[in-house]
Amino acid sequence: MSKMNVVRRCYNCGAVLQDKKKGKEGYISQEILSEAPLNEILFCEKCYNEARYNIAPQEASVSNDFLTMLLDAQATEATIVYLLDLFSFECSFNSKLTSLIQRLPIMVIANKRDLMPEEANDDDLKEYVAHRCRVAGLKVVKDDVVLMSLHSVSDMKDIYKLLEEKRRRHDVYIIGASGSGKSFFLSSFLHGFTNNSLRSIVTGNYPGTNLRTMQIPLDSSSMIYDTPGTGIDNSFMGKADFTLQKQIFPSEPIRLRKIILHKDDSIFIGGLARIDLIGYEEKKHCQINCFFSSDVSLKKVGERKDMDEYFVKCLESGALSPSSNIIASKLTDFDVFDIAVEEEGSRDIGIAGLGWINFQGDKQTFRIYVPKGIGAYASRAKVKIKC
Ligand SMILES: Nc1nc2c(ncn2[C@@H]2O[C@H](COP(=O)(O)OP(=O)(O)OP(=O)(O)O)[C@@H](O)[C@H]2O)c(=O)[nH]1
Ligand SMILES: [Mg+2]
Repeated sequence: MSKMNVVRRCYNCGAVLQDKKKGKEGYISQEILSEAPLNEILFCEKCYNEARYNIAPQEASVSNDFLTMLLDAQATEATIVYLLDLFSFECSFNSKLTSLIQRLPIMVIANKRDLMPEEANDDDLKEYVAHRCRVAGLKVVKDDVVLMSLHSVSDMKDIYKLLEEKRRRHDVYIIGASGSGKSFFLSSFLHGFTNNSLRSIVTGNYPGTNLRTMQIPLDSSSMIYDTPGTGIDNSFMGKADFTLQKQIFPSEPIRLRKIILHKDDSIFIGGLARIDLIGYEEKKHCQINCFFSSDVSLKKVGERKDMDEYFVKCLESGALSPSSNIIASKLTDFDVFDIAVEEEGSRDIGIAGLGWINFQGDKQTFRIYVPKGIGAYASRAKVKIKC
């Protein structure tokens, strides 16, 4: 009887894999091609090299003009008010930006506290934020972090006092990702503020750049700058249109949803992302605490051989809500990351601008599907849930 061989193809571009002609379509080294088990996903060398950048979480982008402005802040020993969005947290960090403000006095405002689930605890949130800032190279301790809900802020007296102490009559730059709440912060801050200097408020380009800033005199020699938001192109909020933004951005505190997973089960997060538990001890189960806007449907799918086809079928039929044809309509529109959990204790896996899951670390391996260019990350828990 004739034998049929499986033809192995690149998972990303679909080219037939070959190990003979380096530099030509579908090339992969002979070692990998011959040794990889049949069920292992393979990439041709070209796609692998391109995709490697996606293995690390995508970093938010920052323009050269913005970095030029921060060089000024550095030279004048200005104070930085760093607005971080607790919901869309990871898009606030960019390594070039943080290296420029490393030595400056920093006040960290962790905003949108009102959207955190009722299980959230202020001390844990502050510690989480401070820890992530330290990972980014900033000297921030828990007590430097101020939690805020700018929608409901009424009294800024304490912030004002703290900032006056920190800035020692130097300039202040309010920075942060687009939509993190900088302008809200500034208007609350200025509420009740009297301009005693003889200078007036100026809106215009920051000197030597194309950055639109608002410059408000704090005294006769110093200013506070409201700066344009840094890029959120690594986040759902940066890619979604207005309708989708309204669905994925919570309008009230996020409600915890619990899902139990066994090995090879999946969660479809709307039609926007997917999390598979691909490695876990047989017969054990794992409680997944999900934190997404209530308009984002979570569909648990038990183990099935045709999981990919099923996901695509659900995407195409519009059964998953919300979804977006512009962001992702077929499997190759997604980046795929495997996260092998080595730590114990309460852990998170998050998707920038969409939400996060929490679980007890127990040597699981998760496979995460996110639309290309969107950051995914693994970290300690933002909100610790006891299972
Ligand atoms: N739920 C909630 N929403 C907030 C809070 N602060 C700001 N927002 C919302 O976040 C959005 C952006 O706020 P802005 O103050 O304009 O943000 P920004 O950082 O100045 O944005 P850019 O100027 O675009 O960089 C607005 O729709 C606000 O309503 C908050 O504490 N809680
Ligand atoms: Mg603004």
